[in-house]
Amino acid sequence: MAKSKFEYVRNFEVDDTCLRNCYIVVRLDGRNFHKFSEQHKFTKPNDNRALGLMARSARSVMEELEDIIIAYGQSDEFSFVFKRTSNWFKRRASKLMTHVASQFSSSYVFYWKEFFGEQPLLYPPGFDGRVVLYPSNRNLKDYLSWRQADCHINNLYNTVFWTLVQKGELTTVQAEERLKGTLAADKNEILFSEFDLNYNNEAAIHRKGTTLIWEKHDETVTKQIKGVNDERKDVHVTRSKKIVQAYHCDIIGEEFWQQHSNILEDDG
Ligand code: DGT
Ligand code: MG
Ligand code: MG
Ligand code: MG
Ligand code: MG
Repeated sequence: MAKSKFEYVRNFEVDDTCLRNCYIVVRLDGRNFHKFSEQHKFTKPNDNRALGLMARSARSVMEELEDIIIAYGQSDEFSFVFKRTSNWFKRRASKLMTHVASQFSSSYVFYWKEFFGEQPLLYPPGFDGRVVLYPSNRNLKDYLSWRQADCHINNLYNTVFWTLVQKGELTTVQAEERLKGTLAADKNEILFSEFDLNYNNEAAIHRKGTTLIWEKHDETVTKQIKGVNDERKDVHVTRSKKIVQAYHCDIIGEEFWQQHSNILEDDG
């Protein structure tokens, strides 16, 4: 078929193929969730409904898209890691990123009611996305460690801040003033000596965020088969199924990676 004279506009498209052998990370972040969380009355410092909805949406991304080996989320963000040998959409960054962002956003709206019940969604939320490539396992682990360290720093601050306000009856301005220049040890000490709270006993999901990985899971189903003389017989069939499993554990140390050594491929 003859090409139309308009065909040349295709050449304006730029190549955005992700470098081979690299892990492709897509990180999403809620747009203006400062306002979104206020308007939807998220509890402070952490809202378990909101965190549950984020994780549910991330699971949908893993189940519906190809080649995602691990995802990590906290606050209004989630990072998705594609396996380094993935050739999904010919590794085109814009395709991968927009599929992740749109699948996540539509899931966030789709599953809203499961987590927020009758509380209405007041307007359509949005998520920005970015793509980052990591060439080595060390780089990828350090990326995920960076996000989990961020979760820890913010959650420790927010936990002390809102404890000072909610239990210590400080104003938000006073609480901010009180925490200026304090180190992690000082914050732990405020919680412990003034409020009898051990930060390490706070919920793991808040301290460590949520890590999603694929795990094999044995599923036994009962099937009816026809035996001799057409009599029906129940048989149990066990099959192995891959499911998305959530963890709220440390992923900075080596232990997690040793226990789940199938997630990353060798650098070799
Ligand atoms: P952005 O990302 O530049 O469009 O702007 P924001 O406002 O989304 O800023 P970001 O992503 O740095 O911070 C996340 C906001 O979401 C932050 O204001 C706290 C809020 N947020 C996230 N999770 C929770 C939660 O569980 N409870 C409450 N109260 N707020 C939350
Ligand atoms: Mg931001
Ligand atoms: Mg945000
Ligand atoms: Mg954020
Ligand atoms: Mg199409």
